[in-house]
Parts: sequence; structure tokens; C-alpha cells
Amino acid sequence: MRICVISDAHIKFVPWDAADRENAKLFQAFLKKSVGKYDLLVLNGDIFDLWFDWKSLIIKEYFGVLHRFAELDETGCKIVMISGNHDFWFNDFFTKHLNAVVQDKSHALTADGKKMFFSHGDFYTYNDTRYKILRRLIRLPFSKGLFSLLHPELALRLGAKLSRSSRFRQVPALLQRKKSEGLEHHAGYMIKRKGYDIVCMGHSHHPKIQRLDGGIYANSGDWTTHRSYLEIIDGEVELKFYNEKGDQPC
Ligand SMILES: [Mn+2]
Repeated sequence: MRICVISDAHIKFVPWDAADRENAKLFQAFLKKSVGKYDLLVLNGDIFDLWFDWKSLIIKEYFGVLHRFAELDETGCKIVMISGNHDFWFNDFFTKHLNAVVQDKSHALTADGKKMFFSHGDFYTYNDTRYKILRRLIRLPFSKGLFSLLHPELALRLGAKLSRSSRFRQVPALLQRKKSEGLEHHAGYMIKRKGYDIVCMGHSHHPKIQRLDGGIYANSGDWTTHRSYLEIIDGEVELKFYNEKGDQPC
């Protein structure tokens, strides 16, 4: 089985600058090149800076990326969409129009004799109790229902405010380290206690492959700065970096 795992593309619903537009453009180019290369595309959280699909509306700015997802679906690549801490309010768009499997927390599968676990990872970071409470509140059907009642333009303006404030927030080095440590710890737990061979996460924006006792922890990094992703071909994980000319293994 040929699997591609990618996370943290943070595609903006309002691109602020040239970097945002370049980010989306290269992500689309990458998806275009992926046609025919994979059996499964795992979108491991924070692909979009914010996601909401209303009963009859989707966000225009995402059209280019969604078009590429549709192309992958039509050419036989299955899509699994896992929530991140930026995109979690999924209604039926992904399941109905892209035949995707949508997971709120994680996805597990066995292929080529390897037990694999995929999750964005935001739930497993250390020292982030305030976020974990917020995470629970914001995902309540009540919160989602409330957001859906706002006019879409107003809802997105509100979303843009939140997204912009998080964009300029500096994450202290210690918190950043705690974030990564929590992910590693959880990967170790899933390998040791739950018998997984490969654990893939994102969220930290630090691409890496770490061999742990009994399995592998792989982080797909991010698209915004590293343009990194994971390939799992016949059960072997490889970290890759995209460039316009061609792909280079790590
Ligand atoms: Mn994240």
C-alpha cells in the first residue's frame, strides 16, 4: 500500500500575503503531482486554517485545494481527513463530495503487516490544560450550532480575527519543547502499550522520524515552512521534502 501523510498546511481562507498564496499554490501543485502515486492520502490535521461547511455553502478560497482532493478521489486515492486544532468543524462535505473518511481524533489501520496510528497530536501535548478545556468546549455540538447560525461572512470575519491573533503569537521555546515531548511520549505509549508499529502525528511543525523501542514515531512536520510530508510505501516510512523541481528524501 502506498500512503501519503501530510499535516499543517494551514491553507488560509483569507490569504494575507504572498507567502500565504505561495503556500497554497505549492500545496496544490504537490497534490496534482500526487495523482496516481498513492492509494491513501492521510490529511493529518490543520490542513485548513479554519474549516466550516454550512448546510449549503463551502469557503471559496479553498476551491483550488478541494478540486485537487476531488481529482485524487476520482483517480482512486482514498482520503482520510483527521481534525486538527484549526480544522475540526466538519459537516458532510468531505464524506459526501470527496468520499473521505473523517475522523475527529485519530485513525488506525493495518497494511503490509504494520499496525499504523495517525493523529494530529494536539490532544497529547503536555502542559496545555487550558487548551484541552477549550478544545472540548469548542467541539460541542452547541458551539458548532451557534457558529452555523452566523452569516458566513460574519462568521469568517470572526474566524480571521482568531486566526490572526494566533499567527502573531510567539510560542515560548519551553512550551514548544513540551509540545514535542508530549507527542513523543504518546507515540511511545501507542507503540509499547497498544502494539503499533508506526505512529504518525503533526502539530509540532518539526518534521522527523524517530526510531523508538518497538516502532517508529514519524512527524510530518508542516507545509508552511518545511514543505515536508511522509510516505509509507509497503510499510516503510520515509520523510520527504517537496520542491518544485523534484522530491528529495531526507
Ligand atoms: Mn496543529
